[in-house]
Amino acid sequence: MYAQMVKSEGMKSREEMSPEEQAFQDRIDRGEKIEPKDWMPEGYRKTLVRQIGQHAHSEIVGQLPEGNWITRAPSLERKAILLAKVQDEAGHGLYLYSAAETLGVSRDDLMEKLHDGRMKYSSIFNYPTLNWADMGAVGWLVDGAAIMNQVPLQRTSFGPYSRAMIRICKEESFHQRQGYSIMMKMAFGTPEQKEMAQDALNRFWYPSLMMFGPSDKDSVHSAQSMAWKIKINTNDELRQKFVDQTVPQAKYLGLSIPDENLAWNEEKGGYDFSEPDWSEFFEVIKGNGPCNRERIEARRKAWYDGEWFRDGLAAHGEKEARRAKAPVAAAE
Ligand code: FAQ
Repeated sequence: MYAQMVKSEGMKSREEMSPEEQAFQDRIDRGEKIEPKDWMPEGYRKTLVRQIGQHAHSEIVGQLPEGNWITRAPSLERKAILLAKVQDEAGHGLYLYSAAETLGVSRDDLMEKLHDGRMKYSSIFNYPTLNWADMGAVGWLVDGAAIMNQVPLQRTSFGPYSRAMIRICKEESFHQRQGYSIMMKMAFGTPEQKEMAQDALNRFWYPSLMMFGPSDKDSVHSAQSMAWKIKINTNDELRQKFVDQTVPQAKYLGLSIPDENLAWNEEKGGYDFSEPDWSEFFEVIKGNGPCNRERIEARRKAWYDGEWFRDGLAAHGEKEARRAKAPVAAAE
């Protein structure tokens, strides 16, 4: 089934594992959850910090393309909904940073690595949102792809990550629906609105397919991450499921998927479709997408603008801790 998957660097066969590593793998194979204080191989810990950290950064950077449209929402109701959605993404980032912190990394360290380019965030957030129809496309396609990837992650082997995903998935389904509701309004609206909806679908289709990561033959981490049940499915499996789910939704809207090779394949029970332009994907994750610089600049600014507040909070926390430790003055 996973014939195309490459072996991850440093991945050990059972014979190469130490007794501790074998016992750990047995726990994973039995479907047990791993908790922060349990023994774990260093590679497992590092992979989780990378994936959960990247995921947390995606939620936070992911607020920017939609945050840009809060003040320009077409009605008070749409504004309230979008505001709630963007706030949810901030909450997701916080659960995920907390899950990463249980692995012994500090939030300051994760932030520093985001800001200086040592850690990634999802490629999708390096594309611009040009008009209101893009809010529909982001909710429908980007949150739709995010849920497709995150529902299986509720069963991931690391307890804090899996528990964070359960809550996040509940909120993501509301996000996907609000996006589809915007698309319905536009697609069933005036011809100009329908045209905007089609244009947004055209621009977001391939970047959404890229969210699942490179094709299995280029996915360097999948084999090891799946053996550790950090990932439950391969990138290509989830991409296929996303296409199969989304095509009928586009048909209902009367919109066309921008892919002339899209065709139902009876034998595999799914759609055949064109691969995204992988050279574009690798350029975007190297930092050369349309909005990479702008996104990182916005995050750096927010981090430094908030420094006085974090310092004040920490100073107050230290003062409180000193007070709690001080001997109680004898009653007069
Ligand atoms: N973007 O070997 P693989 C959201 C990197 S949802 C950037 O296949 P892996 C919600 C990868 O890190 C979006 N980089 O890697 C929202 C690795 O590079 P490295 C976030 C990518 O980890 C919606 C290299 O390529 N969701 O934010 C991407 O096994 C709307 C090789 O790739 C998650 O993070 C990419 N798309 O599989 C918020 C879900 N794909 O680190 C606001 C959790 C791959 O060695 C608005 N993460 N790379 O330098 C995962 O499931 C996995 O990490 C994958 C990648 C599937 C993303």
